[in-house]
Amino acid sequence: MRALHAGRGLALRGSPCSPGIAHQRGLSVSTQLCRAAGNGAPAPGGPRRGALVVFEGIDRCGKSTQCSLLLESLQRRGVRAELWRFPDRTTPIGGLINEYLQKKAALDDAVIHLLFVANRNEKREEMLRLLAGGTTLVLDRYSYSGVAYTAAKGVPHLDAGFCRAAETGLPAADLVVYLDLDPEQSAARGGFGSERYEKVEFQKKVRSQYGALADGRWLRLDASQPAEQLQAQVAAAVQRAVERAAAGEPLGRLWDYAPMPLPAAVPDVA
Ligand code: Z5A
Ligand code: MG
Repeated sequence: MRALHAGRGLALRGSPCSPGIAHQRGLSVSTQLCRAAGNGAPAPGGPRRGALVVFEGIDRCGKSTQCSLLLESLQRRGVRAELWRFPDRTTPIGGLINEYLQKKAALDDAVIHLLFVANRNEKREEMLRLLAGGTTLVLDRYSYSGVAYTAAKGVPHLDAGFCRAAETGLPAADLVVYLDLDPEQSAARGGFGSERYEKVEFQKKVRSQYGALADGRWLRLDASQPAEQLQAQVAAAVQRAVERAAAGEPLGRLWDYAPMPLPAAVPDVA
C-alpha cells in the first residue's frame, strides 16, 4: 500500500479545467471563478464557495482510500473538487517533514510541530482562493492531525492548547470526516510500522487526542466497515456540506468558527 504513497504530498488535482491547474501553470485563476471579498456569503450573481472537507484518523484507518473515492464521486456529480494531502511533502518545508517522518532527520518536537503548521500556511492563500472560486477541497489530514499527533507526545510545553493556538489564521473544516479505528486493527492492515509515529501505543494516544478535539462538525465513522459502505455515508454528509457552502454558509476559522473573509477577485491576465 505504501506504493500508493510515492506521490504523498502531491496535490491530486481534480478536473483538468480547475482553477488550481491554471494556477499551477502560472496562469491566473479566471475571474469567472473568483469572487469579491466578503464574509463568505456568495456575491450577488457570483460564484458559490466550495466546501472544505477534511479526513482525519490514525495511521492506516483508510483516509486516502476514502479521499480518492470521494473525489471520484464528486467529479461524477459535476462538483469541481481537488484532493490535497498534508503534509505536502513536495515543498522545501514538506521535504524536511518527510525526512523527519522517515527517520532520516532528528528534529526538536517544537520545531517539527511548527514545520507542519508552516506547511499548511504555505498553502493557505491557495486554499482560500480555490474555496472562494467554488472548488471543494478534500484534505487528507490537516490541522486536527497537527494537534492530535503533537499533543499525543505529552511534551508539557506542547500541549493541545499550544497546538491549537499555532493553527490560528487557518480556515476550519466545514466537515471533518473522522475515521475511527482501533490501533490494533489499523496495524493489522499492513504497511504499518515504517514511519516515525507508526507504533500502536502512540496511535492509541493520538486516538484519545482526536476524541478530545471532535465537535459538532465532525462525522465519526466506524472505520472497520467495508470501504464502499463507508463511502456511502461520507458522500451523503459531503453532499450536505457542499450544499451549505454553496448556499452561503460562511467559511469559519479555527477554532471558533467566526466567519473568515475570502480573498478578493483575482484579475484575469490570461
Ligand atoms: N502528522 C503530524 O504529526 N502533524 C501534522 O500536522 C500532520 C501529520 C498533517 C503523515 O502520514 C504523518 O504525519 C502521520 C501524522 C503526521 N503519521 N502517522 N501516523 P500520512 O498521512 O502520510 O500517512 P497515514 O495517514 O499515517 O497513513 P496512510 O498509510 O496514508 O493511511 P490511510 O490513508 O489512513 O489509509 P489507506 O492508505 O487508505 O489504507 C490503509 C490500508 O488499509 C490499505 O491497505 C487499504 O487497502 C486498507 N483499507 C482502506 N480502507 C479499508 C477498509 N474500510 N477496510 C479494510 N481495509 C481498508
Ligand atoms: Mg494516507
